[in-house]
Amino acid sequence: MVVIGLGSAGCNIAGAFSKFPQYETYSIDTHKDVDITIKKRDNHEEYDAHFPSLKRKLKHKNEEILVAVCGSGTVSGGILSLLRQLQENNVGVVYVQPDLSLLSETQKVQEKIVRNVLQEYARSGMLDYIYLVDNVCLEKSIGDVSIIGYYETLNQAIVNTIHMINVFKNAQAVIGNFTIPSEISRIATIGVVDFEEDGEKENWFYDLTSPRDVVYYYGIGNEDLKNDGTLFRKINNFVKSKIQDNLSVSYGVFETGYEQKYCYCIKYSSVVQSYKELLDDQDIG
Ligand SMILES: Nc1nc2c(ncn2[C@@H]2O[C@H](COP(=O)(O)OP(=O)(O)OP(=O)(O)O)[C@@H](O)[C@H]2O)c(=O)[nH]1
Ligand SMILES: [Mg+2]
Repeated sequence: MVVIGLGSAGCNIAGAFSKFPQYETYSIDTHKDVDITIKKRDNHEEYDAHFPSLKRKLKHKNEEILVAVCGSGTVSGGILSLLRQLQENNVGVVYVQPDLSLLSETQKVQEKIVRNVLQEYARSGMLDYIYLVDNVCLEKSIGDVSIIGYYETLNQAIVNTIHMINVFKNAQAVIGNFTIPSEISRIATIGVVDFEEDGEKENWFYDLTSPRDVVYYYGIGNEDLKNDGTLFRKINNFVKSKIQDNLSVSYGVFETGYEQKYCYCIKYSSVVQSYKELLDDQDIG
């Protein structure tokens, strides 16, 4: 899989993917410290109008491509031009929603435009999917995050989760009840389930409204698969407890080489996620 990052968040996420041999990564930004340096522009519109042709650097065709971007940055104005240049591929996006309360007015506008346009692209099928991740939710799910290495910690969580979901999607489940999510649910988020003393705790990386499908990917070590007689019942109970009207729940159990149990999850919706700014508007009014 090819991972392309645009802007600082995108480049850092692409960088975090590069530790896995399965990914070919590219970083695009305006400084020299990246794989593809583009000219700095004054605003979002300028990046849209003058985004360079990257044909010679990005020659991919018929590949699985993941593009990482955060919409509040000025350079994210080039995202649609970048996506247009990748259209002969199967493209998904991981979209980072920054802490909206900390943005300038211009950044807020840029963020809203990019988030909405990318979700519309996903809805129309121009993108295979969009994974929304909210830095605020991420931070909550991780717990206390120190200032040094703050984004690295957030990015690790994003990248490890996407990577494990990719691995499980391409693997054969030991047991499970996978259903294929409906075609139009291409707006998604990801998360992890922590196994705690008093039960499982779900940590989603975005507060997705109107979800239709949820999938849990369990990674279980061989020992537990063979010897833990309670595991199947526990998983079944957990999954069943998540079933609601208009929400279908499926899961798969996969064998891993680790002793520890893992559970990664993904949630799909067909509804453009924009309620957050509605709430903000109400706060102001
Ligand atoms: N999750 C995550 N978020 C990041 C990271 N780096 C930056 N961000 C968030 O992304 C937002 C946009 O990043 P910026 O550095 O402002 O912008 P940019 O994408 O480089 O675009 P420019 O404005 O053109 O420099 C920041 O406000 C942060 O909230 C990162 O490594 N991981
Ligand atoms: Mg920047």
